[in-house]
Amino acid sequence: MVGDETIFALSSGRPPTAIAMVRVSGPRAGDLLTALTGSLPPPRTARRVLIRDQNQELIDDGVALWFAGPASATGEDVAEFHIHGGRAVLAALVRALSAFDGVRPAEPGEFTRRAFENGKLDLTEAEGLDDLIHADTEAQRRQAVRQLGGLLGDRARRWRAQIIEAAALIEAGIDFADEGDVQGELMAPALQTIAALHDEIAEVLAAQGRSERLRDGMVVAIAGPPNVGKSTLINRLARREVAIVSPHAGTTRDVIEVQLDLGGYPVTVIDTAGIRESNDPVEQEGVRRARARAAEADLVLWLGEGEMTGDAVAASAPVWRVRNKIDLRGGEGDGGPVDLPVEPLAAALRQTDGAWGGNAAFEISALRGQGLGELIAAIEDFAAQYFASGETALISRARHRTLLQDAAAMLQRSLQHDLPAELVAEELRLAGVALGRLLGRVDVEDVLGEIFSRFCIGK
Ligand SMILES: Nc1nc2c(ncn2[C@@H]2O[C@H](COP(=O)(O)OP(=O)(O)OP(=O)(O)O)[C@@H](O)[C@H]2O)c(=O)[nH]1
Ligand SMILES: [Mg+2]
Repeated sequence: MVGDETIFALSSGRPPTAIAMVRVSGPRAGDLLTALTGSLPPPRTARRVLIRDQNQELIDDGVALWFAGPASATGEDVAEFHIHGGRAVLAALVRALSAFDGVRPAEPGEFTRRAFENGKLDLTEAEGLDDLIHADTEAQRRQAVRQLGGLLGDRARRWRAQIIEAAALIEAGIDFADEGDVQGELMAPALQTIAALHDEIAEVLAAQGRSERLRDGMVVAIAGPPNVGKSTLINRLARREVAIVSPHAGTTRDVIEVQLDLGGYPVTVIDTAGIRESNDPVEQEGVRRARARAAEADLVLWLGEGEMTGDAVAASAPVWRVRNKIDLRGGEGDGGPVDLPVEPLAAALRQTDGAWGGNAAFEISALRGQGLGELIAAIEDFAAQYFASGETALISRARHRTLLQDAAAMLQRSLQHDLPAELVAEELRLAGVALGRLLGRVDVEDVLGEIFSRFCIGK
């Protein structure tokens, strides 16, 4: 299928834009470029061109580039048109391109898929590219760039080569099964390699930290009794009115989410319904969701006011107790800002099981902003620690982890004492297949389809 059809797509943002880039890949890319601009520019050189349709009608005055395959992003012939990004200009170019036989709009991810099928990148690198496009924060960008650079792919390729080598030794040994010594001599070094390999993969699995989470963000849940100012706090953190605030207890019913970039880390903050007994079925459902989301959050801010007697949620994550409305202290009405000392992060981190003593770890006024700087700084520190181990980890997706776990398990099985050589060879073959899947070199249309369809069109 690759190589038959020529595909094109808008590879830049949604029109109107100052400049738009339309990319063409496939055997007819050169014909198209010549037909629409008069000639083929020298490869890899930007050239100003007048773009005309089949009736010699001028479409735009722009820039064209030509990349002769296989030295191109997709490995095929590629042409790029940089034009003015108006809707009508784009429509005219798309009409002109579609008029050619064997030329059609690209499907999502189709450029990258062709690059993959032409061996320009392996599957982990393609995933890294997808992550890079979707990276919102600095830490996500760094992780994606590492993966795009082939860090995991290179390791997996090396492991796979070693497995194949070990399997070859063992299979050679099978032929000498009658001559016990020869078989033993071939198998011993092979088993040694496998043992070392198993340990290395296990180490990578152990060191993976939070890198999978780095793609989606760490979740901080704001929970607490009704009316304590949870929605006011999320609005403060988001710096916009994401949640409705009112003096009525039970205002928030649904879980409200905002994505924030805190110190370069992706953090999703969620505001939840105030937790209390209620007869209202809608509120009951809100409370149920609030408890559920807090239970699976990575950090819970348990907000309260005054004595803070509310029941904390059951969370496996640390729960920080935050006392809000400190501006009301010393009697309602005197209202002026009061600067109260804020307990340091260390104290907050000690309170990890929800069984705190008398004092709140943080004292804030979500309304007036007191204490918020310290709270945000502490969340940033927490995020930095949370993601720290993931920064050097290789694995960024559940897909990677599952396949590496499979490979490690098969290697482990192949090392079982007294396993017949035939079965050792079979386990090794399966481990090699798992690593091949990781790289996308083995099978499977549906996996590939699933991964590439998530890409944007034009990528
Ligand atoms: N004085 C003072 N009032 C606050 C502060 N934070 C929130 N409030 C007020 O407290 C009331 C409740 O605030 P919300 O943010 O709606 O409280 P909530 O916890 O989201 O309430 P529910 O969604 O009902 O659970 C509003 O009238 C806020 O203006 C604060 O720091 N100081
Ligand atoms: Mg609320």
